[in-house]
Amino acid sequence: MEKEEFLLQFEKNLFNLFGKDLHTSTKKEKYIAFSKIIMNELAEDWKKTSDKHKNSRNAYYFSAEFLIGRSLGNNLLNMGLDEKYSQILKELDIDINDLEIQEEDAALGNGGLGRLAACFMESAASLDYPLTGYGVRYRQGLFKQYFHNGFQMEVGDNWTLDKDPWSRRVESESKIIRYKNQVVKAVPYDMPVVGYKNHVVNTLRLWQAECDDGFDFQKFNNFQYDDSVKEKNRAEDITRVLYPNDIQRPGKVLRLKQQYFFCSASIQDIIEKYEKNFPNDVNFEDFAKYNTIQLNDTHPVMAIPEMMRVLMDDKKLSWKQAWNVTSNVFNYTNHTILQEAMEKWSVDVVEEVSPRIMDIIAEIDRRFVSDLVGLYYSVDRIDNLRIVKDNTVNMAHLAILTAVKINGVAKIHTEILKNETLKSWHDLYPDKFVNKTNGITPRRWLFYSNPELTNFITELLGEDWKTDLTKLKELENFQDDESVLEKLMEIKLHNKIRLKKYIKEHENIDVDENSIFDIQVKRLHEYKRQLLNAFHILNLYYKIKNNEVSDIPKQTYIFGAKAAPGYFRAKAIIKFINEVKNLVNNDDVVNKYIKVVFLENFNVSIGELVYPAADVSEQISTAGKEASGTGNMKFMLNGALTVGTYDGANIEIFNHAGEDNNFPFGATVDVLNSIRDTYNPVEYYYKDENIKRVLDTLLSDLINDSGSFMFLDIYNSLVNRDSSFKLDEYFVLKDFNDYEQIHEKILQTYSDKKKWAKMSLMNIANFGEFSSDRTIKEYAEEIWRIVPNEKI
Ligand code: 4GP
Repeated sequence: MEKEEFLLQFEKNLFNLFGKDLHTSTKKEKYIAFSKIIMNELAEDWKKTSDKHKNSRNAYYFSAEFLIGRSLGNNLLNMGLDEKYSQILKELDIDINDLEIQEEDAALGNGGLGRLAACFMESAASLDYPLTGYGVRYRQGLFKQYFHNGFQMEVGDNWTLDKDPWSRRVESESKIIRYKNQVVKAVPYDMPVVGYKNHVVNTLRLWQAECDDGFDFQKFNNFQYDDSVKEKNRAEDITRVLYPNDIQRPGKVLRLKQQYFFCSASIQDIIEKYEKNFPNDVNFEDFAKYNTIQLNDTHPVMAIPEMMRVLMDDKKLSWKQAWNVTSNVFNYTNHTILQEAMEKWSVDVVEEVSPRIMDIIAEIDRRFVSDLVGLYYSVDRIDNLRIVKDNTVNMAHLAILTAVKINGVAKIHTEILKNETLKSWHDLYPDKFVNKTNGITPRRWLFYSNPELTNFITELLGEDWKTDLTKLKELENFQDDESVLEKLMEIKLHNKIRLKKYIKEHENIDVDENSIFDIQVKRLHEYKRQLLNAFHILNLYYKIKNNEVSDIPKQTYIFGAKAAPGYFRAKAIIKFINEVKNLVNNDDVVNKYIKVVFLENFNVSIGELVYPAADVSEQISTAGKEASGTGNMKFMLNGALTVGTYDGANIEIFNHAGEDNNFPFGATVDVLNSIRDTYNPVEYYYKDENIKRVLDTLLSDLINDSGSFMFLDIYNSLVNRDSSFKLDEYFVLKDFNDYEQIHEKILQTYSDKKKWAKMSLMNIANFGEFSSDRTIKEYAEEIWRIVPNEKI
């Protein structure tokens, strides 16, 4: 679109939508009017892509979470229109960045698996794969976090208030969802997923729950206002909130209704499309030839019995025929081995949602057991595998039995699944299990968020690396080129200054851009061990106070983390970090050396400022607990060095970029397994003065938990001998000294700037493997067996 035409359209939109013009409209209004233009601009490609998909084998990504973030900037970049529009807007005296930051994050996910889903969608579009996403259009995204007196507070996130210009409501493709005691309408909202400069636009279809005639006029007339909209509210409740939990799951009927809601709508949608493609002769025997579904964790597992239900009850297939289709369509990704995340629903809850679905699950279980009896399995072995046991439905078991392929998300994670967590299943179906190490999209996490580094790499390597990230390897040729290394550090400095400004503006803390930016951003969970990081800072505080160290480089410790609202200990850790922050920042001796920042409301768009600014990436989970991690990859791509345990994808990062170019530390899974039963953290407490000093702070007046007893709780969880719980379950004290030593090494290494720059370069150069393009290609070739549409 040329400038004149653009201006005309822009003004039209401003007037039609808001009754304003260029001069009277707000930035937010301009952002919306502008986004609508871009939506129009991609319409043709979107339609063409959808039409192409009709002829091919399609994959569908079912996920209860898509943590998308903002769309405008990324869509412009992928369409190759960012510079053009930036220029046109500039001529109108509008800074495109000012408009981009008006957009609310679409935070329809908690963290890991939700952000992964968003990266996967983008990579599939960029590689031209026919992949459609299916999920839930939550009215309220992940809560917004703020701190009050150091405590986490939560407020709702009504992200669609600003009209959501990136969704298209497709009323005519609504579906009816039938629960035991309720019927609701699922209305699809389609979001475009723009491929990188290839004219491909895939679709993310999110369902919203509504109710057609939820308004009772009689009741309204009788002044029963609340009652008159009760049905409407009951329907809308289903997609009102994203459950703010990762890992731990609440056992709520509403949550299961939510899951069934989007699964049922999506299954109906896929089947309907299939039927439309074969108007005269629908043959469900071929269904699995044309369709494959990826279940992102267990949240969409209700899709399995729902598929059986639709095929049998509506399409009149026999059980055998229906099972033959269903058991060839699904695949399942596991994202965590933490037991609390393995979804289990009591039979009466499933029945309350849909008795028919419970019947089907019970029948799947019955037939499975009878097969196993036929194989002469012992009762114990069968018990281990059952889908319904002790009146509880095990969703992972249902997924594994039905799935063609099951995957973990990093090598170590898949091995743990095969050898421990899901061993009995692996014994039964060894060929089903595969590994697919996670990845991240370089478009959002480098091209968009770090344009200076992107341009510099292009200067060095030409354009090709942008569509094949393995070509970054060629950067190794510059590892001894001083001017390149200097430039790399200069770019880092610029990104640190950008973050420093954000910190000043939002947290009112002055940080020094020449200090080491040591960053840990991720959900708050005990296994991720933000506590270990905070203990290290406190130890450093004491060392500086007591002149135990001198002449150390300046350091800025930056945190960003949300805790699930009901997770008391995680919230205690947030309060603790905030107290350590105040202690350090307010001490005029200590704050010459270190500063602490806790970014409020960490989300995707704050991440875009954070990852490029890091010198050190903290990936310090208890070995064996972090399935993969993806933040580790975002930091790596932006040239941070990883201080990390041998866990998740850290191990693969160390292997690719070199242990010498990072800072591995801590006990391995094997070591932890060998001491698990005998580990006694109390010994560490009494034997190690540093540990004692740090832990005693929890009970001292130096920091204050405002009468919440949160710090006592942390203390007790680690070293209270009277506790009936397992002490220090995440081995914080065990790894403390190793962590201290590795931090000393970090400081020494940093004093050699050239060496540091070279290590940073080696990380960027070896990122290729961690592009989600690689991951998606593997899913496409080995699990989904789909091929790219030819270029449009
Ligand atoms: C997360 C894992 O904790 C993380 O290690 C992994 O990188 C991510 O999934 C994507 O695979 N798990 C979740 C969850 O988000 O809710 O279980």
